[in-house]
Amino acid sequence: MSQREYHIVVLGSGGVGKSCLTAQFVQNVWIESYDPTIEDSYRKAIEVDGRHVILEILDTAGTEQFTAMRELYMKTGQGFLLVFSITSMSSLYELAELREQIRRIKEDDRVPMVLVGNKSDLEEDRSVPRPRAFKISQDWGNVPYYETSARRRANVDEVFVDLCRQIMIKDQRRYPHPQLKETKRRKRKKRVDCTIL
Ligand SMILES: Nc1nc2c(ncn2[C@@H]2O[C@H](COP(=O)(O)OP(=O)(O)OP(=O)(O)O)[C@@H](O)[C@H]2O)c(=O)[nH]1
Ligand SMILES: [Mg+2]
Repeated sequence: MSQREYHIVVLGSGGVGKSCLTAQFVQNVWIESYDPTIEDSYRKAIEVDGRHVILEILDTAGTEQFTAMRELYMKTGQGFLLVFSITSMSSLYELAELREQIRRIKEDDRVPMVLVGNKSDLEEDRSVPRPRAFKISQDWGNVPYYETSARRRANVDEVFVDLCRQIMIKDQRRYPHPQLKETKRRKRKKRVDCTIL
């Protein structure tokens, strides 16, 4: 079977750490400086549950002036990392609108998504209590919630792999693996045989 390519979009307010998370995941590097993104894309090959996949990752702009491209990447994206900073309550609240927009554009209530509270190393500056963010993730239909630190590279791989797994499950439902299809067919045939007997 050909190698699958999945489109992931990293979304959230300006300065929450989208580019740093992406850079840690793709290149294993930590970026201390802040350089607001317009739009960057990366490719990374990974193996998840024995399957080789290529992730095409779109790192988006948090700043309002660049939001014109949003609708387009929401259409092409198959999975979304919704990132806020645990040091900013407004960055969490701003994700609600993005999530609504994704659901509306994709006309799907169960789009693969992960809620990410970044900057977990700044515990002393925390203004989003963990239960508050967790409750929101539950209200969004049990969206997985992770706290990450791009600085310490904590939970970085986990959020991308979780999202990839969600996309894979959806993809398998749409295009079942040939072997699985075969098994189903055989099972069906057996049942027919039984009826004849
Ligand atoms: N302490 C700490 N700082 C972080 C972390 N992640 C990012 N930062 C810092 O936060 C600033 C902004 O990070 P970026 O990754 O550029 O933020 P962004 O979300 O991509 O911002 P935009 O591109 O403007 O949307 C940088 O100075 C980073 O060094 C983290 O996990 N911990
Ligand atoms: Mg950025």
